[in-house]
Amino acid sequence: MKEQFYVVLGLVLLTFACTTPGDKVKLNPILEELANTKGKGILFGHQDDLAYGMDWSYVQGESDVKRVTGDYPAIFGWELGGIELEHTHNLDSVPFSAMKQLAIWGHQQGGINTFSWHPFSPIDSISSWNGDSVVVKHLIEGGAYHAAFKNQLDKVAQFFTALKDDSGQAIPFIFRPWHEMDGGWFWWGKKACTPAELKQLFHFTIDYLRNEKGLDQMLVAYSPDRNFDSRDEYLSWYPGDDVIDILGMDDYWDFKQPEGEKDVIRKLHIVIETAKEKGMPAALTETGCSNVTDSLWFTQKLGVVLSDPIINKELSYAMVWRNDPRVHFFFPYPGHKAEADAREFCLREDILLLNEFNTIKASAK
Ligand code: BMA
Repeated sequence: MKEQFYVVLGLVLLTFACTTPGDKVKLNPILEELANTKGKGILFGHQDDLAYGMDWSYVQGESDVKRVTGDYPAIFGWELGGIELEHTHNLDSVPFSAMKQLAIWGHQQGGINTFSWHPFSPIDSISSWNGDSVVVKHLIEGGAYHAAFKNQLDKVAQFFTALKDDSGQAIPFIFRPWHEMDGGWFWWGKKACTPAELKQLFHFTIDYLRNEKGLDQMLVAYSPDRNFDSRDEYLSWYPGDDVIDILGMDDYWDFKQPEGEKDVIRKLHIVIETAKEKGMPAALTETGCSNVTDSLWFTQKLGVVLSDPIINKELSYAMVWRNDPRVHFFFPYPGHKAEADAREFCLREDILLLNEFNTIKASAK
């Protein structure tokens, strides 16, 4: 009996020891879906797509992407900033109650939800955009505000835990905290903390949410801005394969430079190569042209980047930022001069909106 027990225990341990990052595909439906979709096209995403657009807000079923293309994006982006202070609305005025319902609805339609987080500092509630403020080292283990930070994470966990489908099943999602750390604009950025401190913060954040709060349905994306020219530079803030599931990059800047698409392509190649080596999906986690001032941006800039043969075959998704009439917008609305161009881009066979994504998923079953 005892012998049998040890044989079984040995097999279980061996199975865990042999788990490589690639095996995560079996553990999370999103990874499986992204793996099945890879090479068939690139999923298109839009931040706050279902919440508001250029002349509407909180109208069930509305979406600026749908207004222009006839279909929803496949990736729905959301922002949690403010939840850590128990605000009822996020920092962009989206009620968390609506966000929850819309994210659940987006999942029920077949889309993938991804959450960014621009938290207010637990030290003095300053906003994320305080790139010189030393905060991170006070939040990690041993720091004076570690307990206050854990409180913030409790609020994030509460929101994530409530994302359940009708049958009470936890909805899988992507969390993308501590993004653009290689820039100098956030208090977790390169001016205010060291890579070692950021890695520790990142590690703690995910460890706490996964192991203390049981958020097994969560995938985590690593999303520096475009300040790297090599694999090592790209990974200089990387908290580890045990924390991260998806490798990404945010890039608005390079698109604004003359012939900047070449730099976007070069950097995405670095992301893709690293992702392949780790058995993870790769993504352009945030991009866009503010107010779509270049009316050919979608076909001539983003479209050119996504047509690169390696990117076309290997990239899982690309997401543009939100359409807020009070601040800025990154997807055109009906009547805007970039409308036809964005539609043409989205209707390309290799750019996948929600219906096409659902068809691919159905045929993979
Ligand atoms: C930024 C801008 C801000 C917004 C923030 C978080 O890029 O859109 O207006 O508060 O993202 O969503």
